Amino acid sequence: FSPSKVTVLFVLGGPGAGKGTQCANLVRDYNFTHLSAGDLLRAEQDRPDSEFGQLIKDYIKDGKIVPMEVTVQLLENAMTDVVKQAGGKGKFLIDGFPRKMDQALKFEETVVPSKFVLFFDCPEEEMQKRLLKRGKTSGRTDDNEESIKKRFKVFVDTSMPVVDYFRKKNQVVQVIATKSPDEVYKETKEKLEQRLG
Ligand code: UP5
Ligand code: MG
Repeated sequence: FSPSKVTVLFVLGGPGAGKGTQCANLVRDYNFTHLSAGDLLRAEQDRPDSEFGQLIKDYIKDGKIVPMEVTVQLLENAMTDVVKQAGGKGKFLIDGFPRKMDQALKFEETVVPSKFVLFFDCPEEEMQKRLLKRGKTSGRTDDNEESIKKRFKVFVDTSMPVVDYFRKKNQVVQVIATKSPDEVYKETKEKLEQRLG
């Protein structure tokens, strides 16, 4: 894709930081297309003739990062569909990706460079509370204490380096994600509008 026609913002933050919740607000107000890498992987996992179903299932339960070829391909396919429909243009929130350096480099090299990263910063204690609460009804195989612990470790060890990489390039818009969803959204809008100009 050409960056003059296709805009990508990466949306990062720990498990339960509120990425999905805030993306839904941004879609409503700014006409973005929201693509959650986790949602795409879960859909692929449930597709009957997927060759990656079992692999994805195992990785997600353990909070491990699915080999990037699978995820990058799913994202690229989804983006292609949207861009085709929209006459060559697109404005995407890519949620929960890239969460490992190799994915970041691969995507920016082979798909399109991102404009910047929207980073939701939230303490583990708060994220754990949210995920355990959601786990009562979500049916997500990784919303339990054991998987959450693994997800947090992978986030710190593997995904924070991605945020730091973009921070060094001055491409991170950071929002404190501890407060209520409405308050977090207010800060998100302010910072986003500043950055988008
Ligand atoms: N909630 C939200 N905001 C709140 C607020 N301000 N105050 C109080 N409650 C708030 O929110 C989580 C919960 O908190 C909800 O119940 C919400 O109502 C409440 P949500 O908006 O869903 O947060 P989000 O950050 O999107 O949390 P999510 O659990 O989706 O984050 P993860 O990053 O862990 O999950 P994701 O789906 O992105 O990835 C899952 C797994 O897929 C990964 O662990 C990995 O195994 C795999 N994966 C890959 O392998 N590669 C990838 O590239 C991406 C994923
Ligand atoms: Mg999410």
